[in-house]
Amino acid sequence: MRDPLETPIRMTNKQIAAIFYEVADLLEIKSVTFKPVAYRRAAHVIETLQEDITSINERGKLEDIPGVGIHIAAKIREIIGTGKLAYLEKLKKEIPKGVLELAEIEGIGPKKALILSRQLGITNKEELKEAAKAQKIRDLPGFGEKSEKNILLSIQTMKGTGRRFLLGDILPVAEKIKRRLADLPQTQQISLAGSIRRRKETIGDVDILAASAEPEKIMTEFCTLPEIDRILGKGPTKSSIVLTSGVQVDLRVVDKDQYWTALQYFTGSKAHNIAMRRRALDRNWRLNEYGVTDLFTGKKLHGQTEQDLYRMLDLRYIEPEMREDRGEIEAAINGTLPEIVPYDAVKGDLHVHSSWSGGKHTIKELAEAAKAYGYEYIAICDHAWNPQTPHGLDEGAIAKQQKEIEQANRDLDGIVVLTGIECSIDTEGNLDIGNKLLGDLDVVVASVHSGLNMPKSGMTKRVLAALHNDRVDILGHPTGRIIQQRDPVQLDLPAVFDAAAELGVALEINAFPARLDLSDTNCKMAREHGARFSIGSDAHTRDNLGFMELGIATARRGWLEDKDIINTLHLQDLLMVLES
Ligand code: DGT
Ligand code: CA
Ligand code: CA
Ligand code: ZN
Repeated sequence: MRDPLETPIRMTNKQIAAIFYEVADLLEIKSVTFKPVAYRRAAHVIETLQEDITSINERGKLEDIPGVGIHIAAKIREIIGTGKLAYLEKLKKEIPKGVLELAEIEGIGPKKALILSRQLGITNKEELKEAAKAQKIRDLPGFGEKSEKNILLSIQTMKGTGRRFLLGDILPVAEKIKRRLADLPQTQQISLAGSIRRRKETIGDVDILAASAEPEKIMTEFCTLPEIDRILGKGPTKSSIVLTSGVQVDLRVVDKDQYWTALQYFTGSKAHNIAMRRRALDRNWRLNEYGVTDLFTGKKLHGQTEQDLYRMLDLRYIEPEMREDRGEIEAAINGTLPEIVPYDAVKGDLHVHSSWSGGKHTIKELAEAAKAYGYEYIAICDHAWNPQTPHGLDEGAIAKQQKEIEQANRDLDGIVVLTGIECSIDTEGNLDIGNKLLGDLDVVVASVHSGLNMPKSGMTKRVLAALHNDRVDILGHPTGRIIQQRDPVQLDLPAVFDAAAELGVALEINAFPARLDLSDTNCKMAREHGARFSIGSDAHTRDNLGFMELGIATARRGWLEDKDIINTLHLQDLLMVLES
């Protein structure tokens, strides 16, 4: 218990807004009309205020805030004075425990959750499952046999315990399943949704959304896919399966006229959706997967695409990769949303290993594959030799490889092979190849490969020293992390990003599925420091060149534009950047 004489904790605008949002949610559960909208609007205004609300209160100007009337002003004063709101505490007591948890289950929502709790005393998922199995739910008001089945399906198909999969491992399978379902004549529209559509680096489960007037055929096809291990649940409009790889795939089928809002909803992220929903509520609209409803007239607003929805909310269209509530909505309002790099903007791969240092394919084979991707150039960056990298190239081998690349360029049309190397940065920050030879190569990638446990100051010094070497063009996989296997090295990232920006060294986005290094959030931060980037597949085989897509996805999630990325440049412009 806090001493009542103690001065109360100074509440932030965000904390006060959070209290009002909670009040709104609880009122909604109680089916109170209009009040939730008022509380949400006030919460939203408070959250976005420039000035500290306690100082506004000290000036006696709370009522001047739009959306804040006498009643809400009194509540704000109470919160500022006591750190809490009695009204909220009272609401919490009225709503039984577990209702919020039930409301989260797909297809239930706050109203049904309250009925389940009041009438059957259900407070958790397990009790709900038992009740559904015992057919106790179908007779409740507002329920029925169909919704009882749906509830059971929702519980059975809830995502398992937290195992996540690499985007690069799952995306090709997911695309394949999508294409197969898209080929059915019953499928009117189809898209990946959820985290896989946002191209998050790891995926909890795969979400697919389709529009159809005849969902049965699509469900049957889905539940008989060759990749299936087991079916978790099969319903008329939603089914969940587990593939032999262990990943769960959810398919939902909706009516054509709900597809636009359903796609937006099921793409997420949840945090982005909550912000979108609030923005709709500011206009007195309810936004959910079923559509947009005007709360005063009860009428549905019409639209066809996600673009329509963003336009309705006076926002520029936000690409799925940016929907993480990391400031994209604010940027879409104030016109600072970046024009993120399109998937077809990359003109070449700047990090490819050949059979010269442990890769599978010859330079010529790689170049031909790169040409098939539509690239203008490809840089062969095999490992340099050092005692830890015995398969790497020494100076003699590099000279021989240069000859082979010259020959390849004479033999090949429509693609240029650049000479390059991936050097290791030793613990002192030195490279394993002399500067004279590095000067002959088009692309020099420098990477930390060993001594990964150095303390932050030493590691930062080491990397900064490499950046200061004017032969270095690209800092390879800058943090060394391996997703789910190895933490990033200890590095003063702002210092590294500033130095890279100043010295004109590009930061690599290594597109290898388990690396994706720099990560999305680090890209965003580095861009704010003015750094430039290079996306490289780190391919060790011809097929690995396809990883580029994952690197571009990471760049897009990091808000990068074409101009931030050196390998969106045509060859001549790229060579100028590399030479400077
Ligand atoms: P994951 O599967 O963990 O990698 O992440 P997501 O984002 O795919 O999440 P998932 O599969 O649970 O749900 C798919 C989308 O459905 C999610 O991105 C947003 C939407 N969604 C799910 N639950 C809620 C919710 O409670 N509220 C809102 N607003 N949206 C939700
Ligand atoms: Ca998912
Ligand atoms: Ca899911
Ligand atoms: Zn490397």
